[in-house]
Amino acid sequence: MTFTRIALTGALAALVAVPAMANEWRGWNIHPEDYPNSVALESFATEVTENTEGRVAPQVYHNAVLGDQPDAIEQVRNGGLDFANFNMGPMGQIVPATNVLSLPFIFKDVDQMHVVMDGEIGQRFSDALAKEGLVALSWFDSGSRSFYNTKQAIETPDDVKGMKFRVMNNDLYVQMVDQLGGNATPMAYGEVYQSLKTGVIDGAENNYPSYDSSNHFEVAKYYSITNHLIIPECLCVSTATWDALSDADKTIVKAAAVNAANIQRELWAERELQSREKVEAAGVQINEVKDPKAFQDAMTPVYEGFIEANPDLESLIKDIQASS
Ligand code: GTR
Repeated sequence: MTFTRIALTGALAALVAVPAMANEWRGWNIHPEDYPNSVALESFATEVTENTEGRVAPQVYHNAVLGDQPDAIEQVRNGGLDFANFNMGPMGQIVPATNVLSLPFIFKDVDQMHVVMDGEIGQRFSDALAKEGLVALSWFDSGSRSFYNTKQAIETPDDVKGMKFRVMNNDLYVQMVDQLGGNATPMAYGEVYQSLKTGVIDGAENNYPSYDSSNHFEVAKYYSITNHLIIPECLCVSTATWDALSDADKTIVKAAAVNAANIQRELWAERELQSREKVEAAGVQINEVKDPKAFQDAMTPVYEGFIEANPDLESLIKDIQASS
């Protein structure tokens, strides 16, 4: 009895002493702790906790321990999770406008992507996300993605023929690989290493930091620079969570998210170089494709099919292409 009473008293005392526990925000992250996005998310959590004096206490759960990305998107939308760093790739299944960001070669380069996402066009994507239960507070960098595989250097689209590639969960990527003559398998990120190792797939595609941190470079030694996708990532909060905040706390949370994005982008630039050096030192063969235009031209049917199925999104594509 005495023990129970002491324990209860202790628990109550803890509740009173640490009111922030009731205000914990659960945050999903796919990456390990030392990844630029993870460091930025931790800085977001610290800044929000400090500046709201514990009224909001974000906790980041790294390494996708809370589930794979498509599931986590659903959980943040329905308020089961409070915030996350999401790539816009798997978002296309839920927010069709974001599929525009998954069109291969939609951006000329990463700088253009940032200008677009930080401006009026980015706001259009945020508006589309908001309608589906996600408040995009800031945009992270995810570099550009290229193909890697276990077999051979890819120099022309012909080299892709017959190879099996893992893609993120979005039909556009299946079409993209189809047009190059390969086969695509949508698969959770966490399953790719083993699938490469056992030969279930021949390759995948990603930026240098993910190719490095996932250890895919250990098993797929050919990295061919195609830069076919430049996909922004959001720091997103669940609409339900957001709506429960006071205006003053919204201002604090928004500022922390923008600061986190600035930190992420700086760390990202460093990490891209470090990861490239690391994988090269580990024996990865990196090559530039001979004729990038051949890869771009092969995507014409993907654009045509997309515009036919989504005529309302054509102006968004044109506006991005016209922006500098
Ligand atoms: C990474 C991205 C992750 C995830 C992963 C993947 O570059 O940051 O959110 O989308 O790629 O390929 O699944």
